Amino acid sequence: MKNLAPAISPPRGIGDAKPANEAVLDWVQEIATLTQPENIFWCDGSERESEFLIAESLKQNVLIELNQKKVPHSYLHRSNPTDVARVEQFTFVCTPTKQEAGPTNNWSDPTETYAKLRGLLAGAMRGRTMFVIPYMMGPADSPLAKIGFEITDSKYVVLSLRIMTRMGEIALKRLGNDPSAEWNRGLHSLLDVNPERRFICHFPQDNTIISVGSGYGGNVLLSKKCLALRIGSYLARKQNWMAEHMLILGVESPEGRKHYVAAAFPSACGKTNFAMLIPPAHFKGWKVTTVGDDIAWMQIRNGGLYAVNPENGYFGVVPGTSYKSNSNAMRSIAHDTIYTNVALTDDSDVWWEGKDGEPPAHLIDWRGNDWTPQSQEKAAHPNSRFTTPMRNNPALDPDVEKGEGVPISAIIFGGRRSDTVPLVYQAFDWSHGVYLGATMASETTAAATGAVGRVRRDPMAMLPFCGYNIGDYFQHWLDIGKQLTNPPLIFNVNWFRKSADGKFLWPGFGENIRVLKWIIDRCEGTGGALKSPIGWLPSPHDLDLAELDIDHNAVDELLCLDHEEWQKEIAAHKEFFDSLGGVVPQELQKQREQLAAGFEL
Ligand code: OXD
Ligand code: MN
Repeated sequence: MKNLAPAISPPRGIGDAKPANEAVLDWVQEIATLTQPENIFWCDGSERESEFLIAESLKQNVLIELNQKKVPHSYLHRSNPTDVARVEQFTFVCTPTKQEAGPTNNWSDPTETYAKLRGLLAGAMRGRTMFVIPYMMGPADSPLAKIGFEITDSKYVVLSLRIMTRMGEIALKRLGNDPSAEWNRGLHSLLDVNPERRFICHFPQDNTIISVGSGYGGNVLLSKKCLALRIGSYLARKQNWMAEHMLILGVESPEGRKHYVAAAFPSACGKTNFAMLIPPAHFKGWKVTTVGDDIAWMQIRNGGLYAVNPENGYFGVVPGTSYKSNSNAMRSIAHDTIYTNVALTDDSDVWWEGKDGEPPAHLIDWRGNDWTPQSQEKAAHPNSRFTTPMRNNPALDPDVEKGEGVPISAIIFGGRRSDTVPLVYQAFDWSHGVYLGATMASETTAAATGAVGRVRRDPMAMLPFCGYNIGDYFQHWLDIGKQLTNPPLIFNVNWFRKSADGKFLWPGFGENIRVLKWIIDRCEGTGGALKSPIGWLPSPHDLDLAELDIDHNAVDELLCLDHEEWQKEIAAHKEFFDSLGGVVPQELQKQREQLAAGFEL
């Protein structure tokens, strides 16, 4: 086997931040006995440690140095070409019974899975360094904050997790010495990065994650999809809170009225762009601030929902990012960023499809091959990524560290739909809103391996991330609603509707604030709307479209309901619910019947 992660020898004072908690020490010892590493490196997340690991990564070609004048403190990582996205087909929820994992998850028996993984991990870290990373998800003083430890043999993981989480001392302090305290056990090994030995396994009852055979962020930064969403959603149901695949943004009017909204879109549908939205000139004085770009943990407070972003950084899709589309994102990734699978210019700068300016005459593509504008292949992988600290974001919300979270006025669901679904509409009430989330669908993207552009149902954008039975998850949403005296309003948006000739009808990006404004107007009770069978729809004059270069016909098309398309859509909802095999709560079945009745009139 090619040695993918040779051991490193740290100088004194680096790699020895051993925690005091006995339970952690016992677990690390057990894993070291199994995996047989050359040495154990106890991470503290310090600047000095990071500098040392970067230097070692450069020596071992795990990272490539970028032009430090153009992108200071930033590096390029190239993954194995067979390892560029999440692998849903190799992702498992290992609950005692299949029924607990439910119809949307791959299930495997926990005892058998532990045995199989132990077999794969036996001796897997021989000749490698085993890193132990303590980290915390959520602001330090949040009641929702969670502690995790990730063991890994990948330096890329250590350096990325340092950006994506609150790492080191802060986590150890919060954990304390109580051996019975709640914390997540995360074990990752690259093995030989072979797709045939690639498994991402979750054991919710044990608060444990084991990921082998991959180096791709979504599979190996165990804090993110694995803990904050899959294990997180399981814990959230047990502990009466919510773990959701949602961005959180603040929007402030020129008069100083501020609202927060949370929005669930499937992977690679523009959550990061929406969370960093830059209002167009007509919206001078409006301010959008980012609390989070991917995950929201929400709890009930004062009869409403309050959200925190459990993460500390952004792991975003690079292609399409430009100063023109999102200057906040560009400024965020201009320094202190790890790029994965983008192209390299002749002067060691980064490049990707959709970046400002003309493509350079020559590049090294994401696989390390020569590239010219005549090449057939893309220079950057469509799922190439940046990993960047949230503090780089010029639009970071001032309350991002507030432990109690920010009060959510509206929840937005949305997907990538070329037809059927209007630009925006509002649910009649919470339970109808849950139905909108439960029947959400989107055209698939490069964020996961598999066909791109196929419409699939992706309830609440959680299809790949709900760590338990989806029927119980729907019920949990309904149950939370019953406890809210001041629930957020629920909306559905679709930035991606196309005309008959295949062109996007809506400009998207910064112009989405026009939709956001209507949503806020509705929350404040001032926005107009028409009652339709699918919910409250704005008429064109309810939206502020001033100074927008858009055809009246396009606006009509964006807001219209085509009865034939909706008949098909409702049939698809039924087919989806039926495919779940009887787990869908009656309350949602009733919602579907009411919706269908609305189109029979
Ligand atoms: C992500 C994803 O990386 O959803 O956020 O795939
Ligand atoms: Mn995501």
